[in-house]
Amino acid sequence: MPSIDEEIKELEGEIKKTQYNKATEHHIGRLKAKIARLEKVKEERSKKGGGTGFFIKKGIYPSIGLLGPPSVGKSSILNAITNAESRVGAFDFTTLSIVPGIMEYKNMKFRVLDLPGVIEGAHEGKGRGREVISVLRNVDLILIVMDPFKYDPSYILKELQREGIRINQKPPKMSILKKDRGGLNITKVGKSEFDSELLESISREFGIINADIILRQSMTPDVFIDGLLGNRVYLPAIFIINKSDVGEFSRAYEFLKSLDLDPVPISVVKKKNIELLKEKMAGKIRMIRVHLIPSNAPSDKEPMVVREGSTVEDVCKAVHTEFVEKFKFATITGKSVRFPNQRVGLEHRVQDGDNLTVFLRKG
Ligand SMILES: Nc1nc2c(ncn2[C@@H]2O[C@H](COP(=O)(O)OP(=O)(O)OP(=O)(O)O)[C@@H](O)[C@H]2O)c(=O)[nH]1
Ligand SMILES: [Mg+2]
Repeated sequence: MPSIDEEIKELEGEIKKTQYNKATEHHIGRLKAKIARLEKVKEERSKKGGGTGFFIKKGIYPSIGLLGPPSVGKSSILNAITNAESRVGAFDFTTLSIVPGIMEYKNMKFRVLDLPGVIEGAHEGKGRGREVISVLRNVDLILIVMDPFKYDPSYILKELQREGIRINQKPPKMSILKKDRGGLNITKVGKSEFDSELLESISREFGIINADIILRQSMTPDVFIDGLLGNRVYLPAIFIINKSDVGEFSRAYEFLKSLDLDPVPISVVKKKNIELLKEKMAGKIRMIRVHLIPSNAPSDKEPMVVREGSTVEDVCKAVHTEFVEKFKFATITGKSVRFPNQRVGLEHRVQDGDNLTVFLRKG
């Protein structure tokens, strides 16, 4: 029996061979669904195996990953925007593990992660590329770094795609309600680009035979498969082109611009556009302000800025570990609660403008 990888390779080969047109649309759609299903099986198996990859914990600060080919200057960027010192070298694969640093911008803090360079063929295991890319599933923002000598991002984009990471894209608006009988009921809101027959055969490929399926936006078969799988991560990304100080720069910059990637040109060596980059990074992550009010006095301090979706626990951790260890309860006045001074626990999600008071156990 062929291995899953071989099966996937074969299906991909078939897609490549088949010319895309109206007549082959169905065939290709089904092949794509088959690949997606096999990849899911593969992923589930590898999870059981325990995995030996890199591991990062979601911290209190938003995290940002530096992704790109070797030697484009990822470590140099980390050193320029954070307090960290990652090794810089004039040769490929200088960085071999994850090096974190803290970037401060205005009154916000971000955790930036320097990663090993990724080369073509990463998903086949080249240069630990797959592990590097999978780390990005847990970040809040991806910085895709290119330089005038390595400026074609297409293999990097393919690697992200393969890992189930969708950049600068929203999750598809659709719902699936599985049932015991009745076949497939498909409702499409707005005009959809692909027909119900294909939609049905893709659904069947995933074992969905009886269900109400509602598509709330027009979408391609690929996006529909993403929605069916439900394990995709949707992240913002910024394209950076470093080394704007060298002669070959403008050709590479124009190329990236022609792809509508909105690249940010910088030079670490000449310290150009570093502040602009920080500003763009902060602008891509949704942050909220929380006012921490002491229980016995009005607060005169600046609000704390935390990632949208943060809990009371996240806020407490950011203040001091003691706040979590000795936590009794907290009270909030603001948008996240129904009435002023409502009592909440550590798991409560705060919202922008909340006034939070934390009560600790004595001793
Ligand atoms: N001309 C120029 N060279 C730069 C710039 N930034 C970095 N470099 C050089 O590019 C080389 C690679 O820099 P690194 O920061 O180590 O690159 P990296 O992307 O971290 O490389 P890997 O860790 O191997 O993936 C070094 O020789 C740097 O001095 C820049 O703005 N201009
Ligand atoms: Mg490096």
